[in-house]
Amino acid sequence: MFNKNGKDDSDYNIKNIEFIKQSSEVVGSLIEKEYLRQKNNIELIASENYSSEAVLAACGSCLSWKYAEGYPEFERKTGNRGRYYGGTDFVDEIEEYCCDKWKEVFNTDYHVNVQPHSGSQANFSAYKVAAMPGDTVLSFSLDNGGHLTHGSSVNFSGKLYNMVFYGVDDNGFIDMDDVRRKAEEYKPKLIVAGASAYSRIIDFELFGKIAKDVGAMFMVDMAHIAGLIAAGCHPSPFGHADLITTTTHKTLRGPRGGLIFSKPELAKKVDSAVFPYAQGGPLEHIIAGKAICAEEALTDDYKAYIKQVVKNSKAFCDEFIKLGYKIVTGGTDNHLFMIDLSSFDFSGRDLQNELDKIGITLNKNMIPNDKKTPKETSGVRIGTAPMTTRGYLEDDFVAVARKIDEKIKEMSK
Ligand code: DSN
Repeated sequence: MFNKNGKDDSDYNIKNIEFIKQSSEVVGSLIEKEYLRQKNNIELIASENYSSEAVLAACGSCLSWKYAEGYPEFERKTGNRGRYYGGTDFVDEIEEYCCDKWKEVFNTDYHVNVQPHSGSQANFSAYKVAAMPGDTVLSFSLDNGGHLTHGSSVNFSGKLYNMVFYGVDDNGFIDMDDVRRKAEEYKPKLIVAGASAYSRIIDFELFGKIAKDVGAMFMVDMAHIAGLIAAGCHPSPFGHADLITTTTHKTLRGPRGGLIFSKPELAKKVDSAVFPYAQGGPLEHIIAGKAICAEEALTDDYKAYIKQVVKNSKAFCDEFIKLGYKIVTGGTDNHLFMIDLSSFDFSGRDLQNELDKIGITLNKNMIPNDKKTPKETSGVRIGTAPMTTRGYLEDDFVAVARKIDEKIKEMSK
């Protein structure tokens, strides 16, 4: 893994790149460039992280060659396993082990499906369990901090469902009165909580209560904060939500992929909404990576890591506040925060591009009531998960805040 100064204490990636170059100089060289970019840059994208090399190795293993459509469960009626292919003994064991470990991570008896190829596909399947095309779904709007799959008009969610949105109050916090009002007015089949750009605690208990009061199912997309929930640094949605989706590569620091948890009585519906409804063969190599990720998330080291992610985020955000910047909601409780640049003459995109030139990687992001387009934006989103993996502490982030401040001052001249 790279340390904070960009030194890699392992030759794993280098060896892989050399190996790939023997077969394809073009692809190997491009991977090498990306490896060097990741190693040398300060990575502040809130949805990214560096997984362990064990995770990378599992994802590049021979499991990639194996087809295993279906599920590993033993079918009592037929005496067969629920797969459509032979030779699945070992991937069956891996997938079952993966499911067990994820239940342990979140200390839950919810059903878990570890096959979704991504968070978006997990959401696609979870929606199918709760609502029919044309049904009303209440969710957090993308321009207030929600995700593309939470009802954007260009996404399946906005095209298949009748989306209604709640938003944030004048201080940028999720407006729970608005959630209740809209839930009572529109009587949705499904209420969705969770965000891609929201820096505060989400009250899953209250969301669950509102959903129950109006007879809606309640789904949480915990992709961004799943690691914080696993480490006890954010209240858990388990016990409150009917369906919970996540990715495994953000704060959970595993392979690219998705998971769906559900109340046990929804298990069959969830499984058929993943396969055969949304996907064919599961990616058993990624499932092996997810199993390793779960093992890692159960360690004390991981819990200490997440605590440091949150401490770093607060210190980083506080430094921007001290330097006079406006932060959406005025602070952070989690791994990310957003700077409101609406008072400057340049956009989030301009800052992202300028920072790219000096090796600082972050992303432009809409802020609530943004007057600029999603391609331009009046904000940037900043996260601490990747650099904390590389050993950054509070002082390191304070130094980065000052570097970004210098760049902004230069851009404001
Ligand atoms: N696009 C991801 C993010 O950056 O938050 C979520 O899928």
